[in-house]
Amino acid sequence: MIQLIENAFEYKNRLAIISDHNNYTYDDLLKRSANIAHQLLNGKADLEEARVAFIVDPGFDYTCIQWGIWRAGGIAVPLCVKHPFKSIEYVIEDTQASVVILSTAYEKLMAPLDERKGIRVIRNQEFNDHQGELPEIAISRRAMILYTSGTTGKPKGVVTTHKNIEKQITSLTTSWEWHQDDHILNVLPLHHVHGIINVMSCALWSGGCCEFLPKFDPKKIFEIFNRQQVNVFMAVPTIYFKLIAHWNTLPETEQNLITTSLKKFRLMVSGSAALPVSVLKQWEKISGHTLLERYGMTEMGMAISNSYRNKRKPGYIGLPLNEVIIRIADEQNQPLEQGEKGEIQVKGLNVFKEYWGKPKATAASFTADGWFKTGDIAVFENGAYRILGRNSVDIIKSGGYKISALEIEEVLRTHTAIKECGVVGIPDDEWGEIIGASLVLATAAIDFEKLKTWLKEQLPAYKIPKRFIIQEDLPRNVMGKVTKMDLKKIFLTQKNNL
Ligand code: MLC
Ligand code: AMP
Repeated sequence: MIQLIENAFEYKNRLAIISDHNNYTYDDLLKRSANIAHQLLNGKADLEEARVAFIVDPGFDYTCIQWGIWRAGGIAVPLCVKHPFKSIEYVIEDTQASVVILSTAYEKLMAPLDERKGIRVIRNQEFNDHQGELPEIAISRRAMILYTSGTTGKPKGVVTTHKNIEKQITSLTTSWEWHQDDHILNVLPLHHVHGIINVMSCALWSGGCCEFLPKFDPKKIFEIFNRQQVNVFMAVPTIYFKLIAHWNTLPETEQNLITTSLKKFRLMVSGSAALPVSVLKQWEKISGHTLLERYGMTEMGMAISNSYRNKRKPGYIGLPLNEVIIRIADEQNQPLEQGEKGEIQVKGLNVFKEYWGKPKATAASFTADGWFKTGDIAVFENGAYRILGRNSVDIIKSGGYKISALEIEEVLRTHTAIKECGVVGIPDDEWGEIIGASLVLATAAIDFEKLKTWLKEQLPAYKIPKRFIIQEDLPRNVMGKVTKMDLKKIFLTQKNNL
């Protein structure tokens, strides 16, 4: 029994979703997701964990499709709406999805799929009324696959069960005191846990309302806030940075109106990347709220959080959430004392089942005694955890997205003008990190504008390097023995924006 969906029967007439200026109740959600489930089943009794990929903007249809897949016994594979076809194709092939659902907006992008044999392509508008029995779903079954970058080139599919998802939701609904009068605005993409679990699923679990704004837009966000219905908001630090920048451009009367609206909120959360204390302080001035910073990961949902009721500690991520067990361990996976730096390791029913089709990678990400190895380095001090960084220089966080330097290097190396390359994250106030690439050329010169256009066909915008350096242009003293740490420093001191 999928509790998230069972709960909805209790809230039938309540407002569940606002999207595209329409209001939808829980009953609407239940009816449409049942229709979708029946059509997906196509006469079968149960999809038996078949992978159903879908590319649909955040909104009512997205939620109905996710629930429809679950109610039919399938595994939901949400695709990133901003990815080029190549990245989407990788996910479809890696999951061996047998069905792909798409909305009209993505017809053109997904056109090459129509030629594939064995994949059933369903247009969102093709779903209509269907009746009948739906299968009983055990919560130990696989529910979702989300793609995340790691230290091994291409992204890996993180598989969570219904039980994992339920735990990830309830640890937040209890800790942050979600209730049915909550109304949240979702501005996040829906192929990652932040938007899917923390925002959408927590609201729907609680009988609250989730309003969608599919494209991030500071002006529209403040307009919605000024209606004074939204009372909960969650975003990555880059979004708070952008909201602050926009607020600073507004006339005083508008600024005051926004501040009045924000002060009425119940909760405002930041996560997915380190929240700079400067951003926390500026937002505090604008909104009257000390942002609640929490820490999580695709593989486990949220794990550590500042307190909802008590004082929040700027620069710290807080304490373990309900039923999540945390330890700090050394490189030999031995637990460390308070105050010692080490890797965050996690246990709990919130932790994922496996990387899709990668038993070796799954085994390598757990210790022999079952602790999940996050790769994040932290310390417990002054009564809370503080993140210090990552144990791999090849993991970059930009705009809240996790990016593998190795994946970008692999793509760059396939370009005819590039012989060798090194990709690093460069600290940046707005994005957390931006991507820098150092190139050894196979030709005399390279046209960077053409290179960027070429990259856009291979990678989403947030994975495209914003700065380049040609290895021959590096200072002579580091040439030949340049490490990634050197490169980071060189990028920081050289302003070679293109
Ligand atoms: C986009 N741009 C970037 C960039 N991303 N530039 C540098 N670094 C980046 N990372 C540039 C584009 O090239 C483009 O430039 C311009 O910004 C607009 O692009 P866009 O794609 O339209 O950007 P925008 O919509 O403004 O996106 C910014 C954002 C987005 C912050 C809203 O990055 C976002 O939604 N981030 C959230 C990701 C998220 O949900 N992460 C959670 C993962 S789960 P030009 O020149 O072409 O105009 C997780 C676990 C946990 O981490 O703990 O939660
Ligand atoms: P993802 O794989 O996209 O789910 O990203 C998870 C990673 O985001 C974690 O492993 C951390 O490195 C980072 N992260 C999430 N929340 C925070 C936070 N509050 N502070 C610092 N890093 C964070």
